[in-house]
Amino acid sequence: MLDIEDPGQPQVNALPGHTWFIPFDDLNTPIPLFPIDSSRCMLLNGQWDFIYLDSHKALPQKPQDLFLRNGCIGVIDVPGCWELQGYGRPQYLNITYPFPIDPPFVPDANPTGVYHRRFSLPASWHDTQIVVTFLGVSSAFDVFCNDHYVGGAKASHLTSEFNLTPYLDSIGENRLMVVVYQWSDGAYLEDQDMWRLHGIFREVYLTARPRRHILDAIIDVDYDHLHSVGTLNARFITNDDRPLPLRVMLCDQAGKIIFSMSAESHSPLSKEIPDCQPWTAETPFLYTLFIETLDDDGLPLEIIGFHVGFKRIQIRDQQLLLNGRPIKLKGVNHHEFDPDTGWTISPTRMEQDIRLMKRHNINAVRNSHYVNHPYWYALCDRYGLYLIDETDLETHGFEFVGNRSALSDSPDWKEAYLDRARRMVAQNRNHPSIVFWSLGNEAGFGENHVSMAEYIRNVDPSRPVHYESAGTEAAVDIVSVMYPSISELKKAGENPESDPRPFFVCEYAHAMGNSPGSLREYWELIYKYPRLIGACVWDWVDQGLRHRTLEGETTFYYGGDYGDNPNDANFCINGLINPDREPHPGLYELEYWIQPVSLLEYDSQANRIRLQNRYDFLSLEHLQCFCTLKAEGTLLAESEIPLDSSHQPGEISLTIPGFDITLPPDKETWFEIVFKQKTSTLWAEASHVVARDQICIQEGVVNRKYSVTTNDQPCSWQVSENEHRIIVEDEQQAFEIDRITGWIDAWRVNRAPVFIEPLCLNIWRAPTDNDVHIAKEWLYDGLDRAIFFRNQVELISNNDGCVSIRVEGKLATAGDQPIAHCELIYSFLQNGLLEIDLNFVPMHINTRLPRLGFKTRLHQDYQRVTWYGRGPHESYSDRKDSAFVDLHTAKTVDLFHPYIMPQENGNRTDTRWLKLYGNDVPPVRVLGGPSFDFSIHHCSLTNLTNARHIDEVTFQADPWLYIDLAQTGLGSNSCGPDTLLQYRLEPRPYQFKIRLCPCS
Ligand code: IPT
Repeated sequence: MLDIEDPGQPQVNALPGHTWFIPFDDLNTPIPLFPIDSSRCMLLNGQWDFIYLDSHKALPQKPQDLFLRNGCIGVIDVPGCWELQGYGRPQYLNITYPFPIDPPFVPDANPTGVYHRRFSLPASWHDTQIVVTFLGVSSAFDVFCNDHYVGGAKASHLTSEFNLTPYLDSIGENRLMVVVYQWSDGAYLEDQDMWRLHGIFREVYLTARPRRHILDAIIDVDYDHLHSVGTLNARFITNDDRPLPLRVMLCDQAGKIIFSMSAESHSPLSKEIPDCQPWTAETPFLYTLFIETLDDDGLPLEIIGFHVGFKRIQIRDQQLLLNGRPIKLKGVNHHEFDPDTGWTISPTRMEQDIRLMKRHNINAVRNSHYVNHPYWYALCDRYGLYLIDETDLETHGFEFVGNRSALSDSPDWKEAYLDRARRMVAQNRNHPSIVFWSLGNEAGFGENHVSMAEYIRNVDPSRPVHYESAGTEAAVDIVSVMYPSISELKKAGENPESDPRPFFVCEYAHAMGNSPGSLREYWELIYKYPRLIGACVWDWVDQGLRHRTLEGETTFYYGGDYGDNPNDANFCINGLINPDREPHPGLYELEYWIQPVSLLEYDSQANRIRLQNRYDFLSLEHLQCFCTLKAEGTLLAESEIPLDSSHQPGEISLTIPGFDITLPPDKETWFEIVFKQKTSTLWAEASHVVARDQICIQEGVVNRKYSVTTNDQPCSWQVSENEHRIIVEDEQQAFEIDRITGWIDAWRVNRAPVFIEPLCLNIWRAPTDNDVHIAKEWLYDGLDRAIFFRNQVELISNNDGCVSIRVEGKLATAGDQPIAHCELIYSFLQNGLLEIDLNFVPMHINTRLPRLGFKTRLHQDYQRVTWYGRGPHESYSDRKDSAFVDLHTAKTVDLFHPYIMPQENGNRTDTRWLKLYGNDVPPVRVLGGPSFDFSIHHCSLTNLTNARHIDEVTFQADPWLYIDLAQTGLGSNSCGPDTLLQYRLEPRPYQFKIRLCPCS
């Protein structure tokens, strides 16, 4: 059996690693992406008998005996993680190891799962060699067949195979038993930031191979873009020394035979393909190579097949070239994660992910931080995604014991490191989608990495080696970093050291909660500097596990929710999409910044536009282009611009046909352009929008002439006062100002109340995950509990029906000096509007403000809003380019964005005006002077601040309305740079003006 405390022994009796395939018996079958339906394959998915032990030491001398005794035997689904099926509990950890660091030793209290099932072989499998394949088992396992020990393996995310033939009964029933150890020395190499889950979490299957067969088929490709010639070099390794006769056939995507020939396993095959269609993520053209093995009489034995994409990757002039052209990687980091099954992700889930990625313009994925399921690679080949394939290796927790590189530099661990490099390359090398090999993540840097890199370069010189923690060491072909600041990235682009290698950002834009800010600044640099070859957002999906509350609501659990200690709380909730794959607004912003076409300029005089085709290979021929001109939301003109194959990557200048317009004076006018697919693709329907942009061509003062009265009948405001209030009213409206607080306590239109709580100053927001550091200062300074005190409220004028009231006071927190001096002027104007001017002067505060503005609570019948400003989705000062200025309408309940950990959300920036309405309530408007941010929540700010899960948020009928001068931007500070200075609401004086009025 395995020694689970010996890193020098990664596997026992396992078959050598090889390119992943499943054999067939029929040449007519097109090769599916995940061919488990083959008659030569038997999936062992389903319910297995299961015994869960507290320790590997509790295993009997002969573990096989366990199932013969009448013990307490449970059941478990394979594939699956045992913690999600009632055995043990999930634990979420980032850097900290879940066990003491004493390599290679593991605790005695090491949960061990013993799996058992019976199966019979089909008659047609008689006289074959039967191989059992494990696609993923965490963290180590031993296999027994019919009471015989077969072998064992470590490395959770790598494939292991064993020959079962000697132990099988080909007629009767067979028994397979697998002993899985939660921890082993291998677990020291798997300290990735993720849920720590265990068991047989990917498929187990048997394949039947003829007695003589191909063990490995290595297909190396090349593509000469100057002559459009592809080269295919294939080598075969067989299970015995005698050459095996072969028939080899290459077909193109339409099934046309490119060549078909006889060959022999001991002679490498080399073919040139003239007029070859190359593979790129934009043009994922796949050929299929069928290899049929024959017996000595020339009769077919079996067929194996591979999808082949012809391509050439080079590093030249500090750039990454694919088929001769520099490319940019617009990527995300991707953990395999499902909210119900954890590490077990179904083919449907993988398809859903890849479709979503393609629909949002993502062209690259870093398999962070382990080798993925075979189907994922097949999908990436087929849909077109560039993969950074990373092996299952991270030792991050060693930084807590003072030496990040302890294992990476230790000769005792060299074999384990090499094993993980070897098995990754062996199983995945035939996939066109892989552009780099990555040595893992966060394991310091040491000699063992040097050996891995050497090994990989030797066996596959066609792909560069990546490893972030190697910095600028010679072991890597790409310099890669995490979470650089904008200025660091700029410097890397300028490359003062003249490093000949390209520069890659393997993680940035930490998408935790309401995040990330400043995608604009990153992408402007990446587009500008050729050396910057791209960046991957951290990360794709929120890793929250579904939990159903007693009330039947769904909530998502994160670290600590299972009583898992230690834990890293919600640091696993960093996705651009939620666990159910619903996009967060950050995904829309990413989609915008990495879109394949952008608008550089619109010349309204000449009716011409300048575009940037940012595809690396495609012309714009496959797109339709529509443009519109809108004045404050009203359509003035529209047109379609024909696109064709002459519109190649780079700058393009085009004339807009039939776009003859005169701009309406004084109206804000926007030119907007939309690019849609002409025909459907694997991931999206025809007319799916791939790119959009807008440019303001005429600024107008949107609200300037707004009035609720006609000019000949100006409003006449009357004032009355009592002990508590000043009341200002006309025929239609009444306002009540509290003499003590200075707030507007009530606003009635046609006697109906608009507010149910006073309109008061507010500087607090429920901290976002990115506010994690600054929120400590905010709380220390009492920004969450500041009150207005020592106010003076005075009527300063009352002439010709116009009334002015001045409120002056300080904003302060008990036990501290005042935060700010504030002056408010309420001017009741002849045109029926109430104008509110805020003058804010900070006093004893050094920190930025979360926000600055007003807060009130509306009557519950205000259930709808229309606004002219950015939308329809949420935006913040440093994440707003994808939210276009237009007329938008929404239900108030839909303005809330449910981040997994509740926090500030739903802000809309650059709002010129906002109309609030509903059934049986007088519609009212808020007008900006010139603009404001707004948000509406059906829960209180205190509730939002304190809630840790969505089921702790109490949604109420009467919505809270926030009207802000601005909010501090989002940044990426939960694990990355702070909000850029220009997006912070620094403590300096501010003036803010809004106007309120009834409307129709
Ligand atoms: C970086 C890790 O590579 C990644 O796995 C994840 O933990 C991410 O951070 C944070 O969510 S490492 C960090 C110390 C920069």
